[in-house]
Amino acid sequence: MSHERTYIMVKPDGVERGLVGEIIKRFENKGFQLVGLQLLSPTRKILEKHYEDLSSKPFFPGLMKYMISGPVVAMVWSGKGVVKSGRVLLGETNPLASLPGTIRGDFCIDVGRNLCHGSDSVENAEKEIALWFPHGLVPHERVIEKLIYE
Ligand code: RTP
Repeated sequence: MSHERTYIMVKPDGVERGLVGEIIKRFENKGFQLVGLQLLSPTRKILEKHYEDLSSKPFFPGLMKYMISGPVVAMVWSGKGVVKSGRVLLGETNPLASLPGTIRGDFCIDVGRNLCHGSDSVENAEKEIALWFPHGLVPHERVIEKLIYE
């Protein structure tokens, strides 16, 4: 079965605070499939491309400084509706507006330290996956699909 994919990234604060496992657990518990994973120190170049739509925002320099401050965990998750549902699991961009039960609602306070990123559309997800995983993903057919989908 071929599903939608999304790009989820644990930002430097999430890695430093030891929340990688917690974030992965929430996506796994939901039933989504992890199909790409890497720990890397992002370059300014990749971050500028990733956040190119935000380059004129006043918070952009601070966002760059934050994102380059340590390693990130780049992930690709697959599943029905995973782009929209992934953002529901993350919570609102502003953590104080996020409900308890979401990652940002449970674990953070400031918008500039909001732990994680999730693609906002299927189209952007594919662009982000190509950017962060330029060598592609390991092929992996999951055998338990019938336990997740009707
Ligand atoms: P993300 O890409 O990280 O999932 O966030 P998003 O789509 O929900 O929000 P976006 O507007 O694309 O912002 C990207 C990231 O920039 C930081 N930000 N800081 N200080 C501020 O007002 C501000 N606004 C946004 C956040 O880290 C946000 O996730």
